[in-house]
Amino acid sequence: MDLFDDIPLQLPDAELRYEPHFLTPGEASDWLERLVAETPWERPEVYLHGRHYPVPRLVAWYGDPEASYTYSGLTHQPLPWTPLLAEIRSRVQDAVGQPLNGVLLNYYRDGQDSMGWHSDDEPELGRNPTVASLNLGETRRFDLRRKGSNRIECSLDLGHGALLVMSGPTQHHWQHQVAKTRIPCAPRLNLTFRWIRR
Ligand SMILES: O=C(O)CCC(=O)C(=O)O
Ligand SMILES: [Mn+2]
Repeated sequence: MDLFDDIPLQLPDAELRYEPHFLTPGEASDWLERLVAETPWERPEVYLHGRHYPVPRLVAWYGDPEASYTYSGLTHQPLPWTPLLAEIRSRVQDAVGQPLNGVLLNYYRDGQDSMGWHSDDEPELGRNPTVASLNLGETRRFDLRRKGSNRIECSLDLGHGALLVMSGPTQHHWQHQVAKTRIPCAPRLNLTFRWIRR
């Protein structure tokens, strides 16, 4: 085994596991191409300061029938697992050793697509949720900061085939973002697998 295949990241009040080469490049490219083509992408609107704004990326929510999920201020019913997403889920579940009943797909079309600062701390995720993030396509910078602080404490370049698992108290103490960038960027697809409580 490659010593650098599974990198535990030391951040206080967080549990992070990072596997840059979780997938082979060939497998990651195959999944990227198929997922981009087969996903019914949506662009939900958020309501902010009295106006509706479309989120700056494309999204889709898949899961078991009971796994409805509120994000961007709206409750989404899950689409049923496709054979491909069921296969990917089973690979990710084996890696984290826990069941996962939903996945949020985020498609960043270019460097202007982004995700603002937030924690994955919605009530339906419960206490100390495990969120497993699989990355396909362009490498984008993933930043972490403590809740209540503006200082970025840790940045990870999440590349093609990388898996990042956030668990334990991470979501209660830390926020994360994928910022816009002026660097020309190919598309990136991120899949965050979660466990939604009934
Ligand atoms: O695209 C990413 O790496 C982050 C996605 C994310 O934070 C989320 O779906 O909650
Ligand atoms: Mn998140």
